[in-house]
Amino acid sequence: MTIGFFDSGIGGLTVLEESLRRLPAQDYLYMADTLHVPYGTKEQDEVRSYILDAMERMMGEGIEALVVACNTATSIAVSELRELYSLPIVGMEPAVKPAVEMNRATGKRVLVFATPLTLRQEKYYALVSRVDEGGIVDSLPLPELVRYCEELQFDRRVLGEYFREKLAGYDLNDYGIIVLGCTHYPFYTSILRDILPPHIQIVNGNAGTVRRLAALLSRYGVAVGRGSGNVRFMCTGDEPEYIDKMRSALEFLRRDEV
Ligand code: DGN
Repeated sequence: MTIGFFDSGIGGLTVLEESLRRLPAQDYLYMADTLHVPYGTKEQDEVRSYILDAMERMMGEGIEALVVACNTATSIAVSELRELYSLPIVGMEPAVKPAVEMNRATGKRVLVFATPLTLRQEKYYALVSRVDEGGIVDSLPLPELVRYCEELQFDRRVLGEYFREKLAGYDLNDYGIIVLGCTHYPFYTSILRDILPPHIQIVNGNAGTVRRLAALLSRYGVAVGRGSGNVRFMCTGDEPEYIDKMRSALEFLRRDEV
């Protein structure tokens, strides 16, 4: 069977990489909405219509399950996609719940990084109010980071300065965990590791998403384990050089260089 992964750009590859490790005997189709990346700094209605268009194209490729490997797209459209299509659909959720549970014993705070659009959504407010009984969760929008990632800007000095500037108003001794609530951000895990105090853990929702995918596949009785880990790439702009970029970015992740 073929599992579709969708993101505005290369961010969803961080989730695909996790899926290739946990569910290697599948085939995959990865689609990036290169015509409209980034989503996180645009308006909700505009992004919603981009997602629906891209999804129609993906469905025409005969995928049998879908991972919306983008927090922004999930918070805007996952419920609507589930109404429109009957295949198993898994979305992203910032790993706020596990972070709050992990931090309970330490009394430290949790800081969530995500796109401005994700942080403005009702879905995010609902998640935080459901799991954050102690009022320990803070959120920081990083509107520039998807653009950096899409430009393959991984210069440690440039990014180090960027993160230091964004974190300047925070006393990091108060925090125990940083949640990466955008699928592009795990590309910056090692850069963040270098600049954050060692006691701060960095978590993302990718493993949880792939666990839900595996559970959903067996619940739907979808044939599991007949593929060969083959990944086909597509993008809405049909740019061959972007396909090459996605392939190299996935290899970079698979070599564990983040
Ligand atoms: N990878 C997307 C996310 O998880 O939110 C980024 C969306 C965007 O294009 N800004």
